[in-house]
Amino acid sequence: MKFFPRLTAIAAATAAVLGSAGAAFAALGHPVPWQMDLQDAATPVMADISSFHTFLLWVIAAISVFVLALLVIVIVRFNARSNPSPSRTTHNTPIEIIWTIVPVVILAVIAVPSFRLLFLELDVPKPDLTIKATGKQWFWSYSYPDNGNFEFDSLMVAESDLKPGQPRLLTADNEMVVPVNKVVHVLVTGADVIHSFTVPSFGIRIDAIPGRVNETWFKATVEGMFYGQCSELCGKDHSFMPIAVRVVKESDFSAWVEGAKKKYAGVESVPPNTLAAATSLSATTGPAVTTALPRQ
Ligand SMILES: [Cu+2]
Repeated sequence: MKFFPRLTAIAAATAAVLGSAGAAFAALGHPVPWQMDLQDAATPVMADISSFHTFLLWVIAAISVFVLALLVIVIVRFNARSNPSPSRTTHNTPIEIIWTIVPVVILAVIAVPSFRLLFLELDVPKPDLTIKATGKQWFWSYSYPDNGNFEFDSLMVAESDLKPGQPRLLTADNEMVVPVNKVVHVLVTGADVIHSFTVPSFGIRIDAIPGRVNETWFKATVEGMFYGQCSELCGKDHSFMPIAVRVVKESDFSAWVEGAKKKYAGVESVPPNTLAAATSLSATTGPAVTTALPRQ
């Protein structure tokens, strides 16, 4: 029988691939090659998302194994050769009650932690600071309304300009900086089209919709760099508008705020998509139109 040697070869190959990936099951703050799991959690919400995900994985695996076992039994014991005269039974009340009740119980067991998690994500606790993130084609602007109300743009750093250790497609020129262990309330909107503000290690993803302000929150419990990306298809440079968040000690945050107030004072945000708006408008209304979309 050739099946088992082949199975062993597949298992060995899988182990080799996983082994070569080293600690690639997950990482904190950024994706890694051959990642096999969610990014590690840096907030209580993401920790809950991860454990709920693991719990669901066990439920799914158990159901799949159970259904597979039933299928194997049917195939082996009730095929035409081993069971030439099949039973004509069509109804069995106890088993029909069981296969109705058991799925309901499983769904209820899933629903309770699911709703608890949903409330945790949506119910914003009393914030320590608020940041407004505006999605634009194709970068993010951040403003700090309760820390001097300065605003700055955060554009992706081109691959040729990356310093050692900076991840490709994720590094931004001006990072969003937040203090550790503080509840950060994020107001999210879009200036032109729908974008999505997403940071996997924080467990947040919320759409940035023009003309509307969405809100989310996170409380990072670890210092370091955390990366996300726009997660709504928003145009040709959709994949080039990273979200880079630096979590620092509170004293470092205060120092950064003082510097940022001066650095970004009077800096007018780049109008979104000036070039693209001009190009697309000129296609319909003639080349004279160069107006960018209005700022939010
Ligand atoms: Cu976008």
